[in-house]
Amino acid sequence: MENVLRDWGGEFALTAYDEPSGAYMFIAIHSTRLGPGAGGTRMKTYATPADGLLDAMRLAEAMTLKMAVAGLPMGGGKSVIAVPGDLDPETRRRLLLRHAHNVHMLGGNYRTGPDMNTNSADMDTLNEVTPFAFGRSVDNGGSGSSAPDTAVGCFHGIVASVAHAYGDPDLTGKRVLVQGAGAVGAPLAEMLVKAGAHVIVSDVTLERVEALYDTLGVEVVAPATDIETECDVFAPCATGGVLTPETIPRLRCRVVAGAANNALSDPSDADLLREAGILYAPDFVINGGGAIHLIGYEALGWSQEQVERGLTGIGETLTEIYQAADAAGVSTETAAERLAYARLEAAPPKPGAPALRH
Ligand code: PPY
Repeated sequence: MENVLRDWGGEFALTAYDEPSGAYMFIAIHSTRLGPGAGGTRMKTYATPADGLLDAMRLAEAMTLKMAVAGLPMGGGKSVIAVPGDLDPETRRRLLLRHAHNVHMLGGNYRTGPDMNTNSADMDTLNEVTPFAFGRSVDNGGSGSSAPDTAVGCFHGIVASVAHAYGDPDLTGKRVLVQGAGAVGAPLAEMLVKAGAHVIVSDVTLERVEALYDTLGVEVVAPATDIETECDVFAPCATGGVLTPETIPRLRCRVVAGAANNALSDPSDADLLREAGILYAPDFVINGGGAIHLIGYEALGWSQEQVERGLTGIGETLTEIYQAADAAGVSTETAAERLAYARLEAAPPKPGAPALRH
């Protein structure tokens, strides 16, 4: 716990224990330099409560960088509800209401939204207690799921990455492996098929890949071997931490460009990818589409056209990052972090807030 807190340069993390369910609840606010800390609420089972807290803190830091490179007037935060296992609907609802109460106590300095295992209906539940939840259902005055726009942003990022790696943005015949056929992976696979790519899909849940096999005719590989499947683009769209010193040598792709948060087990993994000749699209850049959707529609009052412009911008930002990385001889992760911190440092510091650490 001490190590976790010492290694993190964020503002603070709140912790709570929910006695009836045995769940641990965390809200991490990494930075409010550019605006209220914003980021989704993740519900997940962890090996230990400390792992849940660490996840919230790391994900909050990624949100700070994501907002900065996307040019959104928000800081970085994230919540984790570390649940002991499957919850009955009543317990789940009660936990969400308690989380909403915690969020509300921060008075708008933290704003949440959907994340892994939470959805628009859950944001409607939070909204019974607090207005500080993005991504409510459309019927309830929200902008609905941000997952389809996350996929659109990721698609633009893949096109920009292929253009940089191959000198041509055309996806026709390119083999793209989408790891995870969930709310982001499934619409991404569809866009890739429409663009002429040869799409390969893996998912731990068989029904999900079967559905895509039936509707799109994608190739299916087992999750156990997806990472070593020969392809042009590997697109991790499931859990984080799939790129490690152990898995990177097994990759047989030219580009890694997917929507999963915290795809690298450590930022230094980006150097391993660079040394292996693999172009890496930094996750906090290529997966910014969800934030652009939620903040654009709900905080900035953007039109659909403005949101679409923001999503296209993800490809342009990646191209700039690739050029900057090549020019400076650094990893794309380092180049992207430099861009983010330049934007953060250009904003005036908040009185009393800790200095940015990177
Ligand atoms: C993410 O992009 O990972 C998010 O958590 C999206 C988000 C952005 C802003 C508020 C809530 C959720």
